[in-house]
Amino acid sequence: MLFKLLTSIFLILLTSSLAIAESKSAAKSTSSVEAGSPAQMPPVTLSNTWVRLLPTPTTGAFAEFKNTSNQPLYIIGAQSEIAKKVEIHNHIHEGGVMKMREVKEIEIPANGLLQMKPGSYHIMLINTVRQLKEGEKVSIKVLLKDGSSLTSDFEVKKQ
Ligand SMILES: [Cu+2]
Repeated sequence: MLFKLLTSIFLILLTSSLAIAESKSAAKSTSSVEAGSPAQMPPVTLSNTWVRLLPTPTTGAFAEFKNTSNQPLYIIGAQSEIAKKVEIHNHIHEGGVMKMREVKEIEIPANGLLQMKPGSYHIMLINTVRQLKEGEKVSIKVLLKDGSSLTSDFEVKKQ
């Protein structure tokens, strides 16, 4: 009888501690997916962010990405409210002609630099929702393969 009582107390204690452990891990996983928390910031610094001022509704955005980690990182896309469609592109030589191509991903080498610039990798802003003005800042979110992202202001310039 006593043994049975002790066993049931033990089982109650065991199940309640399991329940606590479960609720703790649930709380932890909720906070880790919280957008914009410092833990989710990729080890990348962004600089020279700019958008080319063009008379056309489609233009390019450029930036320098410095990877401060020992692992390569991959840009898989970008988003912005300024354009109806945003893609990541590269320029390639084909039959003596420079052409733009959408790419699936762009590597930022481990401890290295990726330079997006005219004639090379760029973020394509397709069909901007209005004419851009020189000097204004456009917010662009860059998406990385590991699920993290970087949001920055890109200045509209003539060059
Ligand atoms: Cu392009």
